[in-house]
Amino acid sequence: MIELFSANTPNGWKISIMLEEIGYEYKVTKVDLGNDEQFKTDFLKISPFGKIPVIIDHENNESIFESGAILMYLADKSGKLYDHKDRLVINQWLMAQMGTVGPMIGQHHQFHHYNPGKSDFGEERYFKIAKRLYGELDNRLKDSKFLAGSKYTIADIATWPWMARHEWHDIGLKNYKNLSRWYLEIAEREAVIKGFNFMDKDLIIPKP
Ligand SMILES: N[C@@H](CCC(=O)N[C@@H](CS)C(=O)NCC(=O)O)C(=O)O
Repeated sequence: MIELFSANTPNGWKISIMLEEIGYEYKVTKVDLGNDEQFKTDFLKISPFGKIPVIIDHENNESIFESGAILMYLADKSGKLYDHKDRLVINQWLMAQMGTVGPMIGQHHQFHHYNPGKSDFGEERYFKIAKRLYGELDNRLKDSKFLAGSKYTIADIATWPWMARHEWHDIGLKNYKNLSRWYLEIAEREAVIKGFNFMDKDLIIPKP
């Protein structure tokens, strides 16, 4: 059994969606970020940077932090969504999410959504970067059905939850035809619907 330490955020959704996709039984342990539970001594033992998500695989007692590493672990364990022959391209789009899409859009959330009016520089900088990312993802998805090619993979599972916050971005997802097509196709998957509202049953995936 997998124990998922998580919260209701894009990085959290990545792993609940993956667990639903591979059909694993899992138990969710909520980490209350607003109350700094991520900095408790016991949690820091399995998450050295005090971040969710983390999993413990109770079959072998392995604990894993960092969502990209967790996705790779679960994909390897289940033999799903990370085809060996496509790994070079999957890794690139997965790492692009981990190193660019998530951190940059995360900053856009901080300045534009959570703290508007606190820093013009921060708001403008990350709005511009997030908008550019929409265009770059749209461009990729013009020629490619999914991020890493013709198949849905862990690269899509890592990236989609960030776009599921598009209402916070004020960029206008519907104006990005290819990105919207990709977003909607993934939004219809049963595993994505279940994984998205793993902590809040009333949460509905926002339309573009
Ligand atoms: N690179 C990490 C980022 C994880 C991350 O930033 N998690 C956020 C929630 S989305 C968090 O735990 N924040 C708590 C904090 O920074 O105090 C991953 O992908 O797992």
